[in-house]
Amino acid sequence: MSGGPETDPDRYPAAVRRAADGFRAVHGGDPEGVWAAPGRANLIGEHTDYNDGSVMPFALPHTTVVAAARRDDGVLRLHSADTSGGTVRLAPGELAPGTGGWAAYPAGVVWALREAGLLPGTGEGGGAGGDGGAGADLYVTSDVPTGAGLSSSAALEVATALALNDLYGLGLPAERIAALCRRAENDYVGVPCGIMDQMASACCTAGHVLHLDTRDLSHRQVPFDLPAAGLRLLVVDTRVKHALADGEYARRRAGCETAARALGVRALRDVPPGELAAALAALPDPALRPLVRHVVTEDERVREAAALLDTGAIRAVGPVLTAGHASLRDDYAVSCPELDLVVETANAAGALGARMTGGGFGGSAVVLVEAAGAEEIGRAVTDAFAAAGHRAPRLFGAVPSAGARRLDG
Ligand code: GAF
Repeated sequence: MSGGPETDPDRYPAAVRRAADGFRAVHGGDPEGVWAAPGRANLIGEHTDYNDGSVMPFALPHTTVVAAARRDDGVLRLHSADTSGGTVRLAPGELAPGTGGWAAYPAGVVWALREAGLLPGTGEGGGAGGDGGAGADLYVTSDVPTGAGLSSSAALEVATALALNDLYGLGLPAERIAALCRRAENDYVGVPCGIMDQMASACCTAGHVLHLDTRDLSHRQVPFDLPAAGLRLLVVDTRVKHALADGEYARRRAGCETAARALGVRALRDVPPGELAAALAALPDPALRPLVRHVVTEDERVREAAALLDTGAIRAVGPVLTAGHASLRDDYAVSCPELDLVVETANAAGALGARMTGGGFGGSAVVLVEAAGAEEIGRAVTDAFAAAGHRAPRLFGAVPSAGARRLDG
């Protein structure tokens, strides 16, 4: 298992130095500040966020770091230390939804802020940006694994939004930042995600999971102190690339919306678990039944996990995770052989429970284990991948970490 960010106490000062040095080298001059936003893993509550349901993510120690400074000509200059292709320069008129690449995420955030009337573009005058409009120079560096279902996109969006919020004195609360970032991802990047990832990145706190109602964004921090309980949570990145934009995610989302309409409810979260059997029988299209069954039972699993964590019974959450995986595999059909192998192997080797996390179709799994058994269970998973001829997975122990914040000053 890799040491990784979890075990490096000097990582944030070092990240500030690296980002500020990178900024100077690329943009000239000093950044005005350095901000960070984490990736996330989701403990339970999968594919419920676009059904107005509840979710329970926590922040990873892995972060996207943005060094930034204002520009008064409305221009955006975006540079990522982690991608080739140099600096992307976008004049205000060039911010157009659907333009791809990594820069679409920060550009989409600026677009969303302008669309909301919070940042003036060129010629719009008024306020913080001066005559030429509010622009920015950004230098981005990240250790959030990409394509691993761990929300590298949300981390980039939220770090960018937080930087602009502070630089232009917008005073936006974290929930509003998350909503604007989701708008950027939905309407600029073109991925029809829910709001879980952006809320997780913006609102999580160290040592807690975020119990979030995605309908009204009300949320609370639920203690999830793994070390104190003698537990560890392993994240296993199968390295099977997931792509939310490939249509499967959107198809399931559309299926849920069709089912809600057929059942006469605003969203599937409004189907009470006690009325699930009747709701399934009432659906005209039998293909919608497994979708509805997953969403309704998953929302119930979130409630169950929350009740257990409230009494400090972290170990008892294990079987709830495994039941969630079975539902995602069998009903929602978003797992894959590699994710199933992680869950089966880890549980057979003594894990308390395991499940895929995030959108699925590849990506990562979370495995709840006794701290003393972590190495052995990790090894069992790695060995099983080798025996099955799969690419070696990446494993790390994740401690619930801080949400988005300014790193310097
Ligand atoms: C992805 C999406 F971005 C989230 O909004 C959520 O729907 C998740 O898949 C599934 O729970 O991470």
